[in-house]
Amino acid sequence: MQDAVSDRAPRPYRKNAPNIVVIVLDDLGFAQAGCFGSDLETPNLDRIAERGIRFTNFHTTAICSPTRACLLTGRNHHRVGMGMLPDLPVNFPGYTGAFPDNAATIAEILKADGYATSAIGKWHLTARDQRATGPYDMWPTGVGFEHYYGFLNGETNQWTPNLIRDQQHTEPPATPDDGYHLDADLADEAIHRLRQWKLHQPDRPFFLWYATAAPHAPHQAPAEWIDRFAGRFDEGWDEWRERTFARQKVMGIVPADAELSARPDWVEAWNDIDSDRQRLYARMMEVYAGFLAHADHHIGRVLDEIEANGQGDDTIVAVISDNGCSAEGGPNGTWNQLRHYVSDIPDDIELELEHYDDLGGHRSSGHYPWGWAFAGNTPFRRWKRYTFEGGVRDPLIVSWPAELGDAAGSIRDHYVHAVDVPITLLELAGLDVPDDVGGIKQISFDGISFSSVLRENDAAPTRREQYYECWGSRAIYADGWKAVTNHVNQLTHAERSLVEGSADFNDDQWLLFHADTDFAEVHDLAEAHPERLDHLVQRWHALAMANQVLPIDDGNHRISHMHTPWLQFRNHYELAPGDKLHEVQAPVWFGGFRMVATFAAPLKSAASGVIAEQGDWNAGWAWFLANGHLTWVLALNGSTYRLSTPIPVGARAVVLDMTARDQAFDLALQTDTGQTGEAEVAVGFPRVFSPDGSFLTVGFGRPFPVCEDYVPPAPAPATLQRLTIDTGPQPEVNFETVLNDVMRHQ
Ligand SMILES: [Ca+2]
Repeated sequence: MQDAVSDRAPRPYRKNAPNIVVIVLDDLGFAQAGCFGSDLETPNLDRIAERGIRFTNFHTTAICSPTRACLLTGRNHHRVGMGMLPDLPVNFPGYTGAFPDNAATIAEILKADGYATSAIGKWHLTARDQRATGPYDMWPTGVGFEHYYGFLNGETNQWTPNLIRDQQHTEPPATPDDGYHLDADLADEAIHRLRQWKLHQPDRPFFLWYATAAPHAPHQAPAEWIDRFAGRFDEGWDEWRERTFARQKVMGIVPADAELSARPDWVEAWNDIDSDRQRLYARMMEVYAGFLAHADHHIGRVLDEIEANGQGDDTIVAVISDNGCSAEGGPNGTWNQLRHYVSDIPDDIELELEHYDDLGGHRSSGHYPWGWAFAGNTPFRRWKRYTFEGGVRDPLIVSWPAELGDAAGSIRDHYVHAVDVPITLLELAGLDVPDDVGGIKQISFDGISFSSVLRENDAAPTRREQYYECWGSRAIYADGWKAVTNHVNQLTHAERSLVEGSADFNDDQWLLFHADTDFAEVHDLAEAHPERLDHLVQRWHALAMANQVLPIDDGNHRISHMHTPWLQFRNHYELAPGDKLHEVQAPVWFGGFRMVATFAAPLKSAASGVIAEQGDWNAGWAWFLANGHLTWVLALNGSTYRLSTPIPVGARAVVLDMTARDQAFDLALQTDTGQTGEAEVAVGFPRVFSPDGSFLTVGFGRPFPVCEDYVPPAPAPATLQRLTIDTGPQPEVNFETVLNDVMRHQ
């Protein structure tokens, strides 16, 4: 050892490197932050803008996961397998729902440089079939984050989220009745992480990815946050839009000569709406505003912590919305968005009005009407999922007081895209894009750094061209011009029947806009400049080929190509009290099933508790003992359907059979004591219950029940032995076999 010579070890981290915080808001429109001309309340986003630089010509991919893929990898979304949501992974290279090994994320690059890394909040970059127990390659901890706390799906209930800590599913630290809300929990986690870093490694730089669930649906916030907006939207979306546009001009968010895009006639004029519906829609916007203000408040707590730690000046903060406002609530909005997402059924205004007082609270899973989405994207056309500017032009704010303080409060109109953010952050942090990460040669970045634009308002344009494709909606920007198709997303009943445009790729029309002078895509120049349009369309096809965009799909055709190798597709389950089974691995119910619950001792008349439950009062089913009855209940689209019988006193085995029929199903109960019950239910059995990663629980319920009959967690009698589930048509019950099984397991 004494004669040996060693090279000096590389520094474990660079003490003077800036911290980086990326705040990703979900579905926040161009016109919804105060610093972008809104009268909604976002004082903490505005605070970042006052210290930083706003971009009025920033673009995204029109939807959640693809934008996040750009923000993390610096490559075009299709090129890294995230052309669409990972809820629908298909076996084409652009749509696998998994990044290739040779496209490391910015988190991996920063971690390799010594940064501490942590992701908090929405992820939505893990393929559906890998969300239960892995593999973990595409969980946050698999792509460069040392810690993670949040949810893997595209959304979750703000009161009862389905949470992950690192690689483990976990329950929220408090219940809705205790005042739990996800926004506060995510901020608490960020503050905890910041404190730990400051406490243990105060000069180590950190990278914090903070992705709120807000203001994406379900729109849910504490009542006091909603009520402060009471009456603020009674004038309606047309008036709100005009006033916001005027403010945007005064603030310099839009050019003085910009024109406001016209409201299409399939978005109702506010003045044509009857007073009941006006009252309903205004309340839905109050809920949204409260939800956004509440999220902003908790972002402020995270900023406060950074400043209290003395790191405010040396921290780069980038605030981004991943796409334009969402119209997924349809023309009328809803208190129960699962009606739209899952069931795709026409709206029932009377039913919606009945739930007016539920909006925003524990009993709702709401979404505002598309008139408000359109207004939230002022001055643009359309919304999320479309490649018109309303879908792809979003707020970006970047602040770094130590280096960019001279530009504080300024506005840039340079054309930039989400894919440009990682390389820009790396450059600000003094890092080059590595050729090699973890021994793997990397594919090139598509991003172009706009750090020159951050430093100088008169910097030359950086990005001159970008293609777009989202769920069949296509566009291309090049040198101040933009071509975009009129293709209509085919996902929901409302859009298929109301939105003007093409439903067939063979009939798509391309519109042409002079983006440099026509801020809001008001004047279609396709007929005036056919050669320019033709050139752009050809260029779109070339870029589509280069980026793995084909084949494209505008609805759910991709389901026939779903590639979910980790799903088990079992038809037999044996579950024990305490089990939590993730929905992606839960039984496929809709073709019929048999559930058999067995008890180690005869049931008593006073027995109570949940035998099994999946979902909640927004959508779900439960089988439970309460009030002297044994009940199976389905909550669906605002109604409940049930089979309830007196508790079969003395029974040790109860069997529930579901037989599916066309748009209906039959329930039949049998017990070993001879008791029976039957119900015919005039509704099709749902294929899925929720988009938020819920669980099937055995012997207890999660915080929100499926109906009012029981109070969670409602533990089952200790004698509950197990629950057996078989799917598909079932033979006659043989109780001798069932009871022999009970005895054998005692
Ligand atoms: Ca989104």
